[in-house]
Amino acid sequence: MPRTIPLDRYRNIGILARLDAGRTTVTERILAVADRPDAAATGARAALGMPAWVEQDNERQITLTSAATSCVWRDCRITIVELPASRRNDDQALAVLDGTVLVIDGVGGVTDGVAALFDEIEAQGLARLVFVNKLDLEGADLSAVVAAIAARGTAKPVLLQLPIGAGAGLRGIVDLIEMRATLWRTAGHDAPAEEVEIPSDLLAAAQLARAEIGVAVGAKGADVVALRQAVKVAVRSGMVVPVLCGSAFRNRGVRRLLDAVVDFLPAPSDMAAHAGVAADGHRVERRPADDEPFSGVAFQTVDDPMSGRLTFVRIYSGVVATGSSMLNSVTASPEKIGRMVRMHANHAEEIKEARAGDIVALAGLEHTTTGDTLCDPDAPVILERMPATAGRAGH
Ligand SMILES: Nc1nc2c(ncn2[C@@H]2O[C@H](COP(=O)(O)OP(=O)(O)O)[C@@H](O)[C@H]2O)c(=O)[nH]1
Ligand SMILES: [Mg+2]
Repeated sequence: MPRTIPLDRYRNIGILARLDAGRTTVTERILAVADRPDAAATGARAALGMPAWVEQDNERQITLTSAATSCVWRDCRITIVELPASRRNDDQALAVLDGTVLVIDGVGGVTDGVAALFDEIEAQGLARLVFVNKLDLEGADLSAVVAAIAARGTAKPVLLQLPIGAGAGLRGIVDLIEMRATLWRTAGHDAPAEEVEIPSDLLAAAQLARAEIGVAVGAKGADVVALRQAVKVAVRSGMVVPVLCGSAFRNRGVRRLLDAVVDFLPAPSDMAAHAGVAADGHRVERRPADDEPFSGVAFQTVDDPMSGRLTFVRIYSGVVATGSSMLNSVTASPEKIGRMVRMHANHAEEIKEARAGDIVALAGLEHTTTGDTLCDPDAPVILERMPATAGRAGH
Protein backbone atom coordinates (compact mmCIF):
# COMPACT_ATOMS: atom_id res chain seq x y z
CA MET A 1 0.00 0.00 0.00
CA PRO A 2 1.56 3.33 -1.00
CA ARG A 3 1.83 6.30 1.32
CA THR A 4 -1.33 8.41 1.18
CA ILE A 5 0.00 11.63 2.74
CA PRO A 6 3.60 12.61 1.96
CA LEU A 7 5.88 12.87 4.98
CA ASP A 8 6.39 16.59 4.50
CA ARG A 9 2.62 17.01 4.98
CA TYR A 10 2.75 15.63 8.55
CA ARG A 11 2.79 17.78 11.66
CA ASN A 12 3.17 16.07 15.03
CA ILE A 13 2.50 18.71 17.61
CA GLY A 14 1.79 19.23 21.28
CA ILE A 15 -0.35 22.01 22.71
CA LEU A 16 1.03 23.37 25.96
CA ALA A 17 -0.57 25.77 28.39
CA ARG A 18 -0.93 26.54 32.05
CA LEU A 19 -4.20 25.45 33.58
CA ASP A 20 -7.20 27.46 32.34
CA ALA A 21 -5.39 29.22 29.49
CA GLY A 22 -7.61 27.32 27.05
CA ARG A 23 -5.66 24.26 25.95
CA THR A 24 -8.73 22.02 25.94
CA THR A 25 -10.84 24.62 24.15
CA VAL A 26 -8.18 25.22 21.49
CA THR A 27 -7.75 21.46 20.96
CA GLU A 28 -11.49 20.88 20.64
CA ARG A 29 -11.91 23.76 18.22
CA ILE A 30 -9.02 22.54 16.08
CA LEU A 31 -10.44 19.04 15.88
CA ALA A 32 -13.94 20.31 15.12
CA VAL A 33 -12.80 22.82 12.50
CA ALA A 34 -10.41 20.39 10.81
CA ASP A 35 -12.92 17.57 10.70
CA ARG A 36 -15.54 19.70 9.06
CA PRO A 37 -13.74 22.62 7.46
CA ASP A 38 -16.92 24.29 6.27
CA ALA A 39 -18.92 23.98 9.46
CA ALA A 40 -18.57 26.16 12.49
CA ALA A 41 -17.06 24.31 15.43
CA THR A 42 -19.95 23.87 17.77
CA GLY A 43 -22.47 23.92 14.96
CA ALA A 44 -20.96 20.82 13.41
CA ARG A 45 -22.11 18.31 15.95
CA ALA A 46 -25.50 19.95 16.28
CA ALA A 47 -25.83 19.73 12.50
CA LEU A 48 -25.17 16.02 12.74
CA GLY A 49 -28.04 15.78 15.16
CA MET A 50 -25.87 14.59 18.00
CA PRO A 51 -27.40 14.92 21.44
CA ALA A 52 -25.49 16.87 24.05
CA TRP A 53 -24.34 13.83 25.98
CA VAL A 54 -22.54 12.40 22.93
CA GLU A 55 -20.69 15.64 22.58
CA GLN A 56 -19.64 15.38 26.21
CA ASP A 57 -18.52 11.84 25.73
CA ASN A 58 -16.48 12.75 22.67
CA GLU A 59 -14.79 15.52 24.54
CA ARG A 60 -13.93 13.19 27.35
CA GLN A 61 -12.47 10.79 24.82
CA ILE A 62 -10.23 13.48 23.42
CA THR A 63 -8.78 14.40 26.75
CA LEU A 64 -8.75 11.05 28.52
CA THR A 65 -8.37 7.98 26.36
CA SER A 66 -6.58 9.34 23.32
CA ALA A 67 -2.94 10.13 23.80
CA ALA A 68 -2.75 11.43 20.23
CA THR A 69 -5.56 12.63 17.98
CA SER A 70 -5.23 13.15 14.23
CA CYS A 71 -7.04 15.49 11.90
CA VAL A 72 -6.50 16.80 8.39
CA TRP A 73 -6.03 20.45 7.46
CA ARG A 74 -4.96 21.67 4.02
CA ASP A 75 -3.95 18.13 3.04
CA CYS A 76 -1.72 17.88 6.11
CA ARG A 77 -2.08 15.20 8.73
CA ILE A 78 -1.90 17.04 12.02
CA THR A 79 -1.57 14.83 15.06
CA ILE A 80 -1.99 16.46 18.44
CA VAL A 81 -0.21 14.60 21.22
CA GLU A 82 -1.98 14.96 24.54
CA LEU A 83 0.62 15.93 27.10
CA PRO A 84 -0.01 14.61 30.60
CA ALA A 85 -0.58 17.42 33.06
CA SER A 86 2.17 16.25 35.40
CA ARG A 87 5.09 15.25 33.28
CA ARG A 88 7.91 16.42 35.48
CA ASN A 89 9.88 13.19 35.40
CA ASP A 90 8.68 12.01 32.07
CA ASP A 91 9.18 14.18 29.05
CA GLN A 92 8.65 11.25 26.70
CA ALA A 93 5.51 12.79 25.25
CA LEU A 94 7.41 16.03 24.57
CA ALA A 95 10.25 14.02 23.05
CA VAL A 96 8.05 12.61 20.28
CA LEU A 97 6.90 16.04 19.07
CA ASP A 98 8.27 17.95 16.13
CA GLY A 99 6.68 21.24 17.14
CA THR A 100 4.54 22.89 19.79
CA VAL A 101 1.81 25.47 20.18
CA LEU A 102 2.01 27.36 23.44
CA VAL A 103 -1.38 28.77 24.42
CA ILE A 104 -1.11 31.84 26.63
CA ASP A 105 -4.00 33.45 28.46
CA GLY A 106 -4.11 37.00 27.07
CA VAL A 107 -5.33 38.35 30.39
CA GLY A 108 -2.92 36.47 32.66
CA GLY A 109 0.03 37.00 30.34
CA VAL A 110 3.49 35.47 30.71
CA THR A 111 3.42 34.31 34.33
CA ASP A 112 6.23 32.33 35.99
CA GLY A 113 4.31 29.22 35.04
CA VAL A 114 4.25 30.21 31.37
CA ALA A 115 7.95 31.06 31.56
CA ALA A 116 8.57 27.53 32.90
CA LEU A 117 6.78 26.12 29.84
CA PHE A 118 9.00 28.20 27.57
CA ASP A 119 12.02 26.79 29.44
CA GLU A 120 10.78 23.26 28.91
CA ILE A 121 10.14 23.75 25.18
CA GLU A 122 13.48 25.46 24.70
CA ALA A 123 15.33 22.73 26.61
CA GLN A 124 13.89 20.23 24.12
CA GLY A 125 14.84 22.47 21.22
CA LEU A 126 11.30 22.27 19.90
CA ALA A 127 9.94 24.62 17.27
CA ARG A 128 7.10 26.66 18.70
CA LEU A 129 4.24 29.01 17.96
CA VAL A 130 2.44 31.11 20.52
CA PHE A 131 -1.34 31.53 20.47
CA VAL A 132 -2.52 34.37 22.70
CA ASN A 133 -6.00 33.30 23.69
CA LYS A 134 -8.98 35.00 25.33
CA LEU A 135 -8.63 38.26 23.40
CA ASP A 136 -12.41 38.56 23.74
CA LEU A 137 -11.97 39.38 27.43
CA GLU A 138 -11.49 42.84 28.90
CA GLY A 139 -7.92 43.22 30.07
CA ALA A 140 -6.42 40.92 27.46
CA ASP A 141 -3.13 42.48 26.39
CA LEU A 142 -1.43 41.10 23.30
CA SER A 143 1.41 43.64 23.34
CA ALA A 144 2.23 42.81 26.95
CA VAL A 145 2.64 39.15 25.99
CA VAL A 146 4.88 40.07 23.06
CA ALA A 147 6.97 42.35 25.29
CA ALA A 148 7.33 39.65 27.94
CA ILE A 149 8.50 37.10 25.38
CA ALA A 150 11.00 39.62 24.02
CA ALA A 151 12.25 40.29 27.55
CA ARG A 152 13.15 36.60 27.94
CA GLY A 153 15.88 37.21 25.39
CA THR A 154 15.88 33.64 24.07
CA ALA A 155 13.92 34.01 20.85
CA LYS A 156 12.43 37.05 19.21
CA PRO A 157 8.63 37.22 19.20
CA VAL A 158 7.26 37.99 15.75
CA LEU A 159 3.70 39.21 15.69
CA LEU A 160 1.95 37.72 12.66
CA GLN A 161 -1.48 39.23 13.31
CA LEU A 162 -3.17 42.34 14.63
CA PRO A 163 -6.52 42.14 16.39
CA ILE A 164 -9.33 44.41 15.21
CA GLY A 165 -11.14 45.66 18.26
CA ALA A 166 -10.53 44.47 21.79
CA GLY A 167 -12.33 42.64 24.56
CA ALA A 168 -16.00 42.11 23.85
CA GLY A 169 -15.45 44.29 20.77
CA LEU A 170 -12.97 41.88 19.15
CA ARG A 171 -14.26 42.01 15.58
CA GLY A 172 -11.51 40.66 13.46
CA ILE A 173 -7.89 39.69 12.91
CA VAL A 174 -5.42 41.09 10.39
CA ASP A 175 -3.07 38.58 8.77
CA LEU A 176 0.18 40.51 8.40
CA ILE A 177 1.82 38.12 5.97
CA GLU A 178 -1.00 38.08 3.48
CA MET A 179 -2.13 41.60 4.37
CA ARG A 180 -5.79 40.83 4.53
CA ALA A 181 -8.31 40.68 7.33
CA THR A 182 -10.91 38.33 8.71
CA LEU A 183 -14.00 40.04 10.09
CA TRP A 184 -16.88 38.71 12.15
CA ARG A 185 -20.00 40.74 11.55
CA THR A 186 -21.89 39.51 14.58
CA ALA A 187 -20.90 38.92 18.16
CA GLY A 188 -21.95 35.27 18.49
CA HIS A 189 -19.56 32.43 19.27
CA ASP A 190 -19.48 30.95 15.81
CA ALA A 191 -20.24 34.02 13.76
CA PRO A 192 -19.48 33.50 10.06
CA ALA A 193 -16.17 35.02 9.02
CA GLU A 194 -15.61 37.30 6.05
CA GLU A 195 -12.32 37.90 4.28
CA VAL A 196 -11.91 41.64 3.70
CA GLU A 197 -9.34 44.32 2.99
CA ILE A 198 -7.50 45.65 6.00
CA PRO A 199 -9.58 48.49 7.53
CA SER A 200 -8.02 51.79 6.49
CA ASP A 201 -7.41 52.98 10.06
CA LEU A 202 -5.21 49.91 10.67
CA LEU A 203 -3.33 49.91 7.39
CA ALA A 204 -0.34 51.97 8.51
CA ALA A 205 0.11 49.91 11.67
CA ALA A 206 -0.19 46.71 9.65
CA GLN A 207 2.43 47.86 7.14
CA LEU A 208 4.81 48.70 9.96
CA ALA A 209 4.23 45.39 11.71
CA ARG A 210 4.74 43.50 8.47
CA ALA A 211 8.05 45.26 7.90
CA GLU A 212 9.10 44.13 11.38
CA ILE A 213 8.45 40.51 10.44
CA GLY A 214 10.71 40.92 7.44
CA VAL A 215 13.49 42.41 9.57
CA ALA A 216 13.18 39.67 12.22
CA VAL A 217 13.47 36.81 9.74
CA GLY A 218 15.81 38.49 7.29
CA ALA A 219 13.42 38.64 4.36
CA LYS A 220 13.26 41.61 2.05
CA GLY A 221 10.33 42.62 -0.08
CA ALA A 222 6.67 41.90 -0.11
CA ASP A 223 6.47 38.40 -1.55
CA VAL A 224 4.06 36.33 0.56
CA VAL A 225 5.58 32.94 -0.24
CA ALA A 226 9.14 34.10 0.42
CA LEU A 227 8.18 35.75 3.70
CA ARG A 228 6.37 32.63 4.86
CA GLN A 229 9.34 30.47 3.98
CA ALA A 230 11.71 32.82 5.84
CA VAL A 231 9.50 32.64 8.94
CA LYS A 232 9.51 28.84 8.75
CA VAL A 233 13.30 28.72 8.57
CA ALA A 234 13.62 31.18 11.47
CA VAL A 235 11.17 29.13 13.58
CA ARG A 236 13.20 25.98 12.99
CA SER A 237 16.41 27.70 13.92
CA GLY A 238 14.80 28.72 17.22
CA MET A 239 15.51 32.38 16.49
CA VAL A 240 11.92 33.57 16.43
CA VAL A 241 8.58 32.70 17.98
CA PRO A 242 5.60 33.59 15.80
CA VAL A 243 2.75 35.04 17.84
CA LEU A 244 -0.86 34.54 16.79
CA CYS A 245 -3.99 35.56 18.61
CA GLY A 246 -7.69 35.04 18.95
CA SER A 247 -10.42 33.57 21.07
CA ALA A 248 -10.79 29.81 21.06
CA PHE A 249 -14.02 30.12 23.00
CA ARG A 250 -15.59 32.24 20.25
CA ASN A 251 -13.87 30.20 17.57
CA ARG A 252 -11.86 33.18 16.32
CA GLY A 253 -8.36 32.67 15.02
CA VAL A 254 -8.44 28.87 15.12
CA ARG A 255 -8.25 28.35 11.34
CA ARG A 256 -5.35 30.78 11.14
CA LEU A 257 -3.63 28.87 13.93
CA LEU A 258 -4.01 25.66 11.91
CA ASP A 259 -2.61 27.47 8.85
CA ALA A 260 0.39 28.53 10.94
CA VAL A 261 0.97 24.95 12.15
CA VAL A 262 1.07 23.87 8.50
CA ASP A 263 3.13 26.83 7.30
CA PHE A 264 5.70 27.19 10.08
CA LEU A 265 6.11 24.08 12.20
CA PRO A 266 8.45 21.36 10.94
CA ALA A 267 7.46 18.05 9.35
CA PRO A 268 9.12 14.77 10.43
CA SER A 269 11.10 15.01 7.21
CA ASP A 270 12.57 18.32 8.39
CA MET A 271 14.04 16.66 11.46
CA ALA A 272 17.52 15.19 11.71
CA ALA A 273 18.03 11.42 11.59
CA HIS A 274 17.30 9.80 14.94
CA ALA A 275 20.38 8.45 16.71
CA GLY A 276 20.43 5.03 18.32
CA VAL A 277 22.58 2.13 19.42
CA ALA A 278 22.61 -1.11 17.42
CA ALA A 279 22.83 -4.62 18.90
CA ASP A 280 26.62 -4.63 18.46
CA GLY A 281 26.93 -1.43 20.50
CA HIS A 282 27.70 0.77 17.53
CA ARG A 283 25.92 4.05 17.03
CA VAL A 284 23.49 4.05 14.13
CA GLU A 285 20.98 6.47 12.69
CA ARG A 286 17.45 6.05 11.48
CA ARG A 287 16.42 8.59 8.87
CA PRO A 288 12.78 9.73 8.77
CA ALA A 289 11.97 7.73 5.64
CA ASP A 290 9.90 4.74 4.57
CA ASP A 291 12.87 2.86 3.08
CA GLU A 292 14.70 2.62 6.42
CA PRO A 293 14.24 -0.31 8.84
CA PHE A 294 11.21 0.14 11.10
CA SER A 295 11.80 1.94 14.41
CA GLY A 296 9.57 3.79 16.83
CA VAL A 297 9.17 4.84 20.43
CA ALA A 298 6.28 4.01 22.78
CA PHE A 299 5.35 7.21 24.54
CA GLN A 300 2.14 6.43 26.37
CA THR A 301 -0.15 3.56 27.28
CA VAL A 302 -3.83 4.07 27.98
CA ASP A 303 -6.53 1.65 29.00
CA ASP A 304 -9.38 2.09 26.60
CA PRO A 305 -12.78 0.68 27.58
CA MET A 306 -13.33 -0.59 24.02
CA SER A 307 -9.91 -1.77 22.90
CA GLY A 308 -8.18 -2.68 26.15
CA ARG A 309 -4.62 -1.51 26.54
CA LEU A 310 -3.40 0.76 23.77
CA THR A 311 0.26 1.59 23.32
CA PHE A 312 0.84 4.88 21.50
CA VAL A 313 3.90 4.76 19.29
CA ARG A 314 5.70 7.44 17.30
CA ILE A 315 7.22 5.85 14.25
CA TYR A 316 10.57 7.35 13.30
CA SER A 317 11.53 5.19 10.33
CA GLY A 318 10.31 2.45 8.05
CA VAL A 319 6.95 0.78 7.61
CA VAL A 320 5.13 -1.63 9.87
CA ALA A 321 2.06 -3.74 9.15
CA THR A 322 -0.46 -5.56 11.31
CA GLY A 323 0.40 -9.20 11.78
CA SER A 324 4.12 -8.56 11.60
CA SER A 325 6.60 -9.07 14.41
CA MET A 326 8.55 -6.35 16.12
CA LEU A 327 11.26 -6.33 18.71
CA ASN A 328 11.14 -4.32 21.90
CA SER A 329 14.87 -3.71 21.95
CA VAL A 330 14.87 -2.31 25.48
CA THR A 331 13.26 -5.35 27.14
CA ALA A 332 14.57 -7.72 24.43
CA SER A 333 11.05 -9.06 23.91
CA PRO A 334 9.30 -9.92 20.67
CA GLU A 335 5.96 -8.19 20.19
CA LYS A 336 3.31 -8.95 17.61
CA ILE A 337 1.09 -6.25 16.13
CA GLY A 338 -2.53 -7.29 16.36
CA ARG A 339 -4.75 -4.25 15.86
CA MET A 340 -3.47 -0.86 14.89
CA VAL A 341 -5.56 2.31 15.02
CA ARG A 342 -5.23 5.99 14.30
CA MET A 343 -7.29 8.05 16.72
CA HIS A 344 -9.56 10.83 15.47
CA ALA A 345 -11.77 13.12 17.51
CA ASN A 346 -14.82 10.92 17.11
CA HIS A 347 -13.57 7.51 16.07
CA ALA A 348 -10.68 5.11 15.97
CA GLU A 349 -9.63 4.33 12.39
CA GLU A 350 -8.44 0.76 11.87
CA ILE A 351 -5.26 0.74 9.82
CA LYS A 352 -3.20 -2.11 8.39
CA GLU A 353 0.03 -0.27 7.97
CA ALA A 354 1.87 2.67 9.50
CA ARG A 355 4.88 4.57 8.26
CA ALA A 356 7.65 6.95 9.27
CA GLY A 357 6.12 10.03 10.89
CA ASP A 358 2.91 8.28 11.96
CA ILE A 359 1.65 8.27 15.52
CA VAL A 360 -0.54 5.21 16.03
CA ALA A 361 -2.01 3.12 18.82
CA LEU A 362 -1.18 -0.58 18.99
CA ALA A 363 -3.38 -3.04 20.82
CA GLY A 364 -2.11 -6.16 22.51
CA LEU A 365 1.52 -5.31 23.26
CA GLU A 366 2.62 -7.22 26.33
CA HIS A 367 6.14 -6.16 27.20
CA THR A 368 6.24 -2.50 26.22
CA THR A 369 6.13 0.56 28.43
CA THR A 370 6.68 4.27 27.94
CA GLY A 371 10.08 5.09 26.51
CA ASP A 372 10.78 1.67 24.97
CA THR A 373 12.01 1.36 21.41
CA LEU A 374 10.12 -0.91 19.03
CA CYS A 375 12.00 -1.99 15.92
CA ASP A 376 12.49 -4.40 13.06
CA PRO A 377 13.82 -7.65 14.61
CA ASP A 378 16.31 -7.88 11.72
CA ALA A 379 17.69 -4.40 12.43
CA PRO A 380 17.67 -3.98 16.20
CA VAL A 381 18.25 -0.51 17.56
CA ILE A 382 17.64 1.34 20.79
CA LEU A 383 16.71 4.91 19.89
CA GLU A 384 18.11 7.67 22.01
CA ARG A 385 16.04 10.45 23.40
CA MET A 386 16.39 13.38 21.08
CA PRO A 387 19.10 15.56 22.59
CA ALA A 388 18.17 19.06 23.67
CA THR A 389 18.51 21.46 20.76
CA ALA A 390 21.02 19.53 18.63
CA GLY A 391 19.38 18.16 15.54
CA ARG A 392 15.89 19.29 16.39
CA ALA A 393 14.72 22.78 15.71
CA GLY A 394 17.82 23.73 13.84
CA HIS A 395 19.57 21.21 11.66
N1 LIG B 1 -13.64 34.25 27.32
C1 LIG B 1 -12.93 33.21 26.92
N2 LIG B 1 -12.89 32.10 27.68
C2 LIG B 1 -12.17 31.06 27.23
C3 LIG B 1 -11.44 31.10 26.01
N3 LIG B 1 -10.82 29.90 25.85
C4 LIG B 1 -11.14 29.16 26.92
N4 LIG B 1 -11.96 29.84 27.75
C5 LIG B 1 -12.56 29.39 29.03
O1 LIG B 1 -11.51 29.25 29.98
C6 LIG B 1 -11.75 28.13 30.81
C7 LIG B 1 -10.58 27.18 30.74
O2 LIG B 1 -10.50 26.65 29.43
P1 LIG B 1 -9.87 25.21 29.14
O3 LIG B 1 -9.88 25.04 27.67
O4 LIG B 1 -10.51 24.16 29.97
O5 LIG B 1 -8.40 25.46 29.66
P2 LIG B 1 -7.23 24.42 29.96
O6 LIG B 1 -7.21 24.25 31.44
O7 LIG B 1 -6.02 25.11 29.45
O8 LIG B 1 -7.53 23.16 29.21
C8 LIG B 1 -13.06 27.52 30.34
O9 LIG B 1 -14.09 28.01 31.13
C9 LIG B 1 -13.18 28.02 28.91
O10 LIG B 1 -14.51 28.10 28.47
C10 LIG B 1 -11.50 32.29 25.22
O11 LIG B 1 -10.91 32.42 24.16
N5 LIG B 1 -12.24 33.30 25.75
MG1 LIG C 1 -7.83 21.29 29.90
